[in-house]
Amino acid sequence: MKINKNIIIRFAAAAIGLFMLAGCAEPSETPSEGETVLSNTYAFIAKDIQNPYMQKVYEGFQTACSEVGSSAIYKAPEANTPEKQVEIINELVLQGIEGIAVAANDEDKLEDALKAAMESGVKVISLDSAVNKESRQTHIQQADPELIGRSLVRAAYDIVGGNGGIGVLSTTNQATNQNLWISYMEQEIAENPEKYASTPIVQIAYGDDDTTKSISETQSLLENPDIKVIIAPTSVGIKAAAQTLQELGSDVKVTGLGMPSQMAEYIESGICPKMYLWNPVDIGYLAGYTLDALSDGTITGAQGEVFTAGTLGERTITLDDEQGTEIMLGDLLEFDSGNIGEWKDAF
Ligand code: RAM
Repeated sequence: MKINKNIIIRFAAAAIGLFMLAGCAEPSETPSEGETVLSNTYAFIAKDIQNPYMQKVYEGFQTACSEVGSSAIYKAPEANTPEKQVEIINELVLQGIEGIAVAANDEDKLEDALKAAMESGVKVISLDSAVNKESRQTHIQQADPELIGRSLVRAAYDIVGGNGGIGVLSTTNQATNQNLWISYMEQEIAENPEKYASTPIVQIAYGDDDTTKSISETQSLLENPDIKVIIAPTSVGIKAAAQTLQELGSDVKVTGLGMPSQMAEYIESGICPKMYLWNPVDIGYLAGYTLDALSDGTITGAQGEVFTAGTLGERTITLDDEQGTEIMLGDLLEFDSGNIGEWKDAF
């Protein structure tokens, strides 16, 4: 249970904000009369409202919030654009939110809104897809990005036996996490030119985490005869690609990051010989505890600080590649036909 230290300051800030916005704000930015004031509440802002992966993250977030005696709220735009996330952030700040964890649709475009939130006392972290280091107190990193990128290319290499081009089906071209993973995929290939001589990345497509667009982008990738395997570093994309390959009876395979519950049938049928993920529920759980530790002053988000994240135990804040700070969740899990049965009911 935590003490809500900043509430008076933030009520004043919210009141000033409301006053300043009067007459010029979009209706959605101003709380309507009688709207709940979100004290002692932590918000998770997802990339978009449809994504089942984000709902799994929120499950863990809710559990953590309830364990620390706070409320949780789930917010997400219809489509994965930064502009709509800015509107949501501004609205939450006006409503007196205690802390925000955001899976960002752009690394830089939330900066003004998140800085204003932090200046008014709101605790701010990113998770899944990071905002730049100025826009957050720390970031929740699912697993080592370098390991993710390199593992995906190594899996693709194994699947085609070192002979066949790679098509990448990503989310949006602005997603910080997917872009970082793709840069490590490219690095793995560049550093091992002989090994990957016959397994280059031929094309990168963007399905925007939208199933319909991901299916049509998969169809476009398949028009290129050099592509023998697709890497989809997104739970929405990998499922859409697997479904498309199955429907077309294609010999092309898929690997990437997927939820066992959604991918078990494609792993069992061999369309997706192996894939990876971490525990999405734990990501949300760690985020909830991180916001609470920021709120009660146990941590500020600085390198070297230590706190206890409920059943996940002690966590230490470390530096990321860009000298911002992050908290690493942990292991990259590998799924194949040998273990998918144990995981398909977990998440
Ligand atoms: C998608 C999202 C998210 C990614 C997961 C694996 O749902 O794009 O960013 O982490 O897949």
